[in-house]
Amino acid sequence: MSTWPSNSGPIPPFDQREQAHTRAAIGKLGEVVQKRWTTESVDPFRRVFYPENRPYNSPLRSLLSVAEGPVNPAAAPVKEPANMVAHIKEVAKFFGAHLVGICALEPWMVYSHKGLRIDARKNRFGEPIELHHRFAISLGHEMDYERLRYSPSFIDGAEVGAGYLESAKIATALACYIRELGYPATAHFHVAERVLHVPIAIKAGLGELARNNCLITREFGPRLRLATVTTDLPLMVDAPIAFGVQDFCTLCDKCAKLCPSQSIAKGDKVTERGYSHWLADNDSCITYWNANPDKWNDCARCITVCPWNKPDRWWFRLAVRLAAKGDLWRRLLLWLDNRIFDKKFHLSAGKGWLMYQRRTSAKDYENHQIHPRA
Ligand code: B12
Ligand code: SF4
Ligand code: SF4
Repeated sequence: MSTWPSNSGPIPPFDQREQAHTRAAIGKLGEVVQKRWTTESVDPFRRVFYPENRPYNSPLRSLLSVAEGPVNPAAAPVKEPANMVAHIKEVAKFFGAHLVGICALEPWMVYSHKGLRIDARKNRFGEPIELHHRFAISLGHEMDYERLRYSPSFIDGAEVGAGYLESAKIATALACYIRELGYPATAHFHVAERVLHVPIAIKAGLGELARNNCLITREFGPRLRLATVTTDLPLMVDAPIAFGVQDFCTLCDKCAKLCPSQSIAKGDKVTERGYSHWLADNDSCITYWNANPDKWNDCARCITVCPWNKPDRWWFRLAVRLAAKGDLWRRLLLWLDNRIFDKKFHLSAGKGWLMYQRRTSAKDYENHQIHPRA
């Protein structure tokens, strides 16, 4: 079983202007996608969680001001980095993180150039990124199993937004804490990130890269949001882990089959950008998010249908242990998953949540059938 992708060569840094959120926003994916992606959503939850389109009542916006900040000049001495690691992990969990790991921050984990929408507003779009912290602390926050099952709809969209806010809160709180200890620290989270969270999480020992291009963890499968704190606080790094994910994905292609836009590769891994992985069509994924007339703005089906996405029960923990034991076990588990957690179960219409149903559409807002005015 592989841990860190074995044939990793030199990996070139990625230009943030080329990531799909930005490509959609600046019109590289066509006018229809651009208009939908940059227009205010009909859904108040979207407007609360995503400050990009309507920057008024979004708590995430207020966290931007503490992503970076002054460092306390009276630094606490770090006598034993191992003790500091234990302390920081406890503090991160106290702030709400479900998983925490540490790795060395390598140059390719940092974007080469600024490419967020906020950068465009502040006239710094395209500026080179200077980030030379020694360590990256990866923070994972579990998303709700039930609400994600509605994907794609306004319901899982709200859950994803809530995950972004929660992980931003955890990362900013931890970065503030480290700066109060007297060491530089920056929080990276949705709308304020300069790093690639997934490879950082993998190198920091949270889990493995999967076919769906997400990190898969032992505890929550792919069902978690990530944030990162980069810092110069003296720490020690965790080692990458392997528990059968890459081997499982070689046998399974559920996410690829059930992806509504067919954006995930069904075949073998290829080596691209210096590491071995399954290629995905990121442009077609985000185009699909913006093409639906019901006007929700995302999708998470490649998380919900994944056999590693299960509620935390004893049988799931047992299955995770067995998946590490060899292909025979993996084939049996996949067979069981197909039998028990089949397509219908994962994509069921469900009972709804708040006033939302899976089929809630823009028309329901227009007719005031959802969030009616008092
Ligand atoms: C742009 C973006 C998208 C784009 C592009 C997707 C992508 N795979 O990059 C679109 C809009 C399609 C998208 C979709 C989704 N995204 Co997205 N996305 C991002 C974002 C903001 C930037 C990623 C980026 O720059 N990609 C461009 C290049 C680098 O992508 P790539 O070459 O395909 O590389 C991918 C992997 O191979 C890996 N990677 C890159 N370099 C290296 C090097 C090594 C050695 C290794 C091992 C891995 C690795 O990281 C990339 C992301 O997975 C990140 C946040 C962040 N800053 O990291 C979230 C993020 C990756 N997305 C996330 C999620 C969950 C999703 C969705 C499920 C949507 C949702 N509702 O939540 C789907 C999944 C689609 C998919 N199959 O990937 C999570 C992943 C959590 C997890 N468990 O892993 C992140 C980390 C957001 C977060 N804060 O939690 N997303
Ligand atoms: S988010 Fe949806 S459309 Fe995008 S890759 Fe995953 S399943 Fe496909
Ligand atoms: S659905 Fe199957 S192939 Fe896709 S990420 Fe999950 S285990 Fe891997």
